[in-house]
Amino acid sequence: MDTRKYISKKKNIIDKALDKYIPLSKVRPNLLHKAMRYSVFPGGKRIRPILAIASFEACGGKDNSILPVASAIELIHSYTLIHDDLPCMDNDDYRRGKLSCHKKFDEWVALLAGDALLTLGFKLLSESGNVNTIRDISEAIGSCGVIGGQVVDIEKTRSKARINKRDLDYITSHKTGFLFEAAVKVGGIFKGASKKKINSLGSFGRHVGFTFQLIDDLIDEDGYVNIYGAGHVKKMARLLTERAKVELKVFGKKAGRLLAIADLIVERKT
Ligand code: GRG
Repeated sequence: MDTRKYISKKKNIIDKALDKYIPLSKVRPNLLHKAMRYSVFPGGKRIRPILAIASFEACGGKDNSILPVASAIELIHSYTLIHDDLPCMDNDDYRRGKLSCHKKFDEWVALLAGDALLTLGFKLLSESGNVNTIRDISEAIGSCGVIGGQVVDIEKTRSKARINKRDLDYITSHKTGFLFEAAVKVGGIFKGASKKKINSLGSFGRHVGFTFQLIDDLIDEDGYVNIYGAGHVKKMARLLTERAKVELKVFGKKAGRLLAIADLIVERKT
């Protein structure tokens, strides 16, 4: 199957799973469930859960048992976006082409909707019956992971000093790279892959996550583009993708789908 078709098929499967896991708006407290659903649907690219599924399949997984774990990753991602948009953080009025959660509802509702999505994510991870997935994702999104990256980003932005390469590398690897790394790794952890394979998946995910951010910066004309210029950032993204692909040599042909997704990430224009 063509990889774009694969991505669209998996996106539908993930959306159905998310719909099943998030309480309906008619369930009390209605306002909170409405806000949670508002933020998760129709949603964005769902690239992290898709990577988790493709990684699970590269390790021999064939069924839908990875879906709670993949969905948890998307729920956690959604929580970070809601909180990132809050007035005390980035103060963004729009997300994914519509009002951000706190603008549509209220600040306190958005804060709690983010908390509830994060909590639901961990409930799903706990049901996976694999404590290593919980540990890995906790590490990825904690104070030395995504939250750490967010703190340094806000500190630097508010200091008004010109951001240097070292800080930008820290912010990118933490805010974006860690959750990608964890998403790809958990597919292997959940399938019971060897340590060697899990490490390879992690490095692949880290490089792909960094590339994803470089491409985001190219699209937004921001971040790395301000330091290196667009031409150099394009070269960096291509180089990093090649490095990511080398990490998967140990999988042979089974890595095909992950490699194709990496190619689509580096080529993306939106
Ligand atoms: C509040 C703890 C906390 C963290 C916030 C994720 C994040 C950290 C902030 C969002 C802003 C941002 C540009 C982060 C870098 C990661 C990133 C590119 C997020 C957007 O991911 P996409 O493009 O979003 O996958 P969609 O909408 O497709 O799901």
